[in-house]
Amino acid sequence: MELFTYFRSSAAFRVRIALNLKGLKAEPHFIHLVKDGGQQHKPEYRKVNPQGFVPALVDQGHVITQSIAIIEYLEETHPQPPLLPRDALGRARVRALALAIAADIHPLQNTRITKYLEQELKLDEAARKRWIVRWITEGFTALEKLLANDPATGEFCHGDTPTMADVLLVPQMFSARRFGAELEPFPTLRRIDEHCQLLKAFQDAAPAKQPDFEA
Ligand SMILES: N[C@@H](CCC(=O)N[C@@H](CS)C(=O)NCC(=O)O)C(=O)O
Repeated sequence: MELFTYFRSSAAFRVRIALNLKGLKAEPHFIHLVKDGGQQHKPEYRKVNPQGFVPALVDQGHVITQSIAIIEYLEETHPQPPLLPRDALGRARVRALALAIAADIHPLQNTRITKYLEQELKLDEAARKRWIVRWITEGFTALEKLLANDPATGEFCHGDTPTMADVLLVPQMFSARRFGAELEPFPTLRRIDEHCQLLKAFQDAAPAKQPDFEA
């Protein structure tokens, strides 16, 4: 397998965690989202992913885009250890938690969005940061309630083994810290994030551990 990735991309971070949890390796291809005006916009990369996003996974010559689709693909092709619960209700809960991040929080902080805020709407850095933190905080407020008030939450988001929900949560916590969001009001999110950080699969997927890392 091959993975188009960027150390700071939280969507690529998700896939790196999922690969590690399943003990899989993918040869990395680094796409710098800032250098050269963003290598994701280059025609060579648009041939891989016309959306111009990382991650993209290549398996047996087929390109798979969208981190959730990639993780579900890995789950179906390499079921052990499972990242989705066995029962339908559990799977629905884990997918809902994951999508609360992937669909409702993360897209608003994406590079193309913040570039538009800067270049078209002329928002300065402080205003752009306010925008990002605003949506992370709103999303995390709901996520904290969903997790804190449900007995299905265990050491991880769902029970006592990592699932796709944790795979999504940890990179979003990383981004939240990077953008300076206040995390004190989210004790359950912090507790689960800390618990995930004990696992090598999560540690090794971290931006600072990637060969393309830049301080
Ligand atoms: N929904 C996509 C989102 C992917 C995505 O937003 N990737 C970001 C990095 S985290 C990206 O490549 N951004 C490039 C840009 O905005 O120009 C997924 O989950 O894979």
